[in-house]
Amino acid sequence: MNITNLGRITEVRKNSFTVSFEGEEYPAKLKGSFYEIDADKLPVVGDYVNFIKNTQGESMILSVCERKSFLQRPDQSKTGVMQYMVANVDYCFIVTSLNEDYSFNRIARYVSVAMQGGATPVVVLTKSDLCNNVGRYVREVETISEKVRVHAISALLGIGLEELSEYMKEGATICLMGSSGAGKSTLINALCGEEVMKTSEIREDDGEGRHTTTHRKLIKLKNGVSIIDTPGMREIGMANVQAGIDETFSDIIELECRCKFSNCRHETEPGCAIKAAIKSGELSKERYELFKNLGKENTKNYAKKKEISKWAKAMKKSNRKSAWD
Ligand SMILES: Nc1nc2c(ncn2[C@@H]2O[C@H](COP(=O)(O)OP(=O)(O)OP(=O)(O)O)[C@@H](O)[C@H]2O)c(=O)[nH]1
Ligand SMILES: [Mg+2]
Repeated sequence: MNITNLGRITEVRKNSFTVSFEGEEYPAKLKGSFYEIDADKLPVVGDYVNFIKNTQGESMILSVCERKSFLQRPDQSKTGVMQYMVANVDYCFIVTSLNEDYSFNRIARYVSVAMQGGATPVVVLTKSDLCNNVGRYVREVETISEKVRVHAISALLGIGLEELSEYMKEGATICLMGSSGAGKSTLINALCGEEVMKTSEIREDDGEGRHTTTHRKLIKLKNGVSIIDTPGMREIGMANVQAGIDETFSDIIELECRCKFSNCRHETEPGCAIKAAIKSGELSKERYELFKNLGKENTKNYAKKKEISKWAKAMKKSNRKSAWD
């Protein structure tokens, strides 16, 4: 009789998976019934799965356990189709280097995506050795949300790494996200104290990374912490993350509740708490604009996504019907 084991997905490549179990890694495939379920139910890196171990060939994944957190984003082609990234992450390190890569707007997007997925966002500003006004950037990122923790580090010189030790708890899972060349893999190597990930220099002409890490990978460190390295992302879109945006900007939501009219558009209405807060300096205009723009983009992409999934379902149904005819 086959015994079912509880493993964890460490790598996904198209239809082949790697499951870790008791310190060993096993190549695995999905049980046939998986092909009838929705894409968001397929295993991603970080998922706990029930599987049948096979030491001679491919193991068989039977089911995915309930997720504690699940990070997703719309794919880059902007079709509104979602890309499911990682599951069961406690901390999402949003890695941005303190050079041309730094973007306040992009960090706010990552924060909303992490919040939406149920992970704690931690912004890690890397390459502090190349920047002479680190404090300014730290303070700026802190204005995104009270819930965001910010750390400036230099993995190269070992500066600030001790600040990250509070997240390195046994049993915790940390995922690193950010642009190519931001220093995600270098940071992992510094935290491990040995070279577990390959890294490479950014391009000299435009400062862009070389996409050295090509796929997501979970590594279990000796101290019991699981770290997920990810390939650099050019951009992070928004769809289906309104709750994450609202949580990131919860102070604005609170202000909106204080407007005289419940349907206040914060334009010309009297008794508008948003306008009053901007006027008094309690709320910055830029931050309010960012909140509004992220919300608009999210609604637009989400509507597109819903339309596509309706179309895909109809196609599936008609295909099934024609197979029966
Ligand atoms: N000066 C300085 N350079 C750093 C630091 N951290 C990383 N780098 C350099 O930045 C370059 C890119 O680092 P990687 O760790 O490969 O970047 P990555 O984010 O993993 O990139 P992808 O795998 O392409 O997504 C390497 O040349 C690193 O040596 C740092 O703290 N200071
Ligand atoms: Mg890398």
